[in-house]
Amino acid sequence: MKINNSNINFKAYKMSKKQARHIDNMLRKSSKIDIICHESTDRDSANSALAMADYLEQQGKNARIILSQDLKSLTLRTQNKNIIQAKNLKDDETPETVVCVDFSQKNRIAPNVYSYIKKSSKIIGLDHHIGSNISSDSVVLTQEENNEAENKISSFYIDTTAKSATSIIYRFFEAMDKEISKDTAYDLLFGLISDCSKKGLVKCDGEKGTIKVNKEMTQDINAYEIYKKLISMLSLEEISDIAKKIDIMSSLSPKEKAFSNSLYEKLKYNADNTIAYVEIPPNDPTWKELGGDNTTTSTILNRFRQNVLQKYDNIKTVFTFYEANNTYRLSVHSKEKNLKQFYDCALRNIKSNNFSIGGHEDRGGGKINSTDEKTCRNWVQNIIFLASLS
Ligand SMILES: [Mn+2]
Repeated sequence: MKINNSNINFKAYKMSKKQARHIDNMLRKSSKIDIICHESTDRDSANSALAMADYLEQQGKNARIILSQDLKSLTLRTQNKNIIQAKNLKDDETPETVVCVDFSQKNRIAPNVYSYIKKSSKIIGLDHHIGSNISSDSVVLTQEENNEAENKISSFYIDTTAKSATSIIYRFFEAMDKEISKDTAYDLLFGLISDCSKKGLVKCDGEKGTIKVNKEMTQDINAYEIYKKLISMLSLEEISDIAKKIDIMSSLSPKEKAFSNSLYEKLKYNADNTIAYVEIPPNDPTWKELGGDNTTTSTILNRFRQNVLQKYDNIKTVFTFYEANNTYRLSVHSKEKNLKQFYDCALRNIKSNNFSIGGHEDRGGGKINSTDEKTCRNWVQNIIFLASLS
């Protein structure tokens, strides 16, 4: 395939050897390492954890994965790891070294996990989201800053130009000259395709077992280079296995399908019809029946937001609101890729410890610690109002 280089406005960030060694030295000095995934753990976070756990186990380390998601729904390559649910983390436990994968904001994890992380003096992070408040001295690479952070070294490494956390793990292994096994290639690709599919950069066809990459993806050197390398390491069978797992939409149950279709009837709009949103109120019986927030329902909502943006020219931003883990959440997709402005505006205007928001320029999430119907309804109105301003 020919790659058009004309639209590339940033270079592919490779992790510097100095940076990778800094993290690796910390890991080598540790014997017990907790790899922590964000709340509502997705396949990018879980597969990042899996790849790191393999890497550490090969060095004789005791690695444990802490996540919060129905393990079965993540359909990982293997569950043959020391995995615990975040809610089962004991208050009296003290970590030695923690590795945060796919998050750098404390609002992306449950309060008990945050307290646990803060008990460690060795906090490592590998992330691709905007903003961080878990570690004060993170290295943050962004497109705008022209990779100025390249010479800074930190145990918390964030590259917001990376399309997945597994891409950053790949860059870490690459900088360490570590040979990537077939199993790890599978895990890293699974995470990359999962996040790219959420952005509409790839289309997976479960029936045909194919992964199709769009133009934007081929123009993103960073993502595309990693994608091609990982694909080349796997068999057609393994690739089609990933395609099948990602293509949740083609294997929905009748109830899930009906729910997915019903979302279009529930669409509401802001005053100038540039923002569309769907409110699934707290305690919604259908949402509960489908298992609440899980890999399938979040894929349904994600695909719905992408479809609405594609279908209506006038709609620039799409929100979905729903209950998850005793909080009320929003997930958002934006065509204009300027959500940072909105996150900042919302954080300035909604001054509450119970509120948090963040993510990427083109998609993100937020939550309030309430499932009270009236509070949630008011919050939705407030969010839509603030999004209209920014
Ligand atoms: Mn991710």
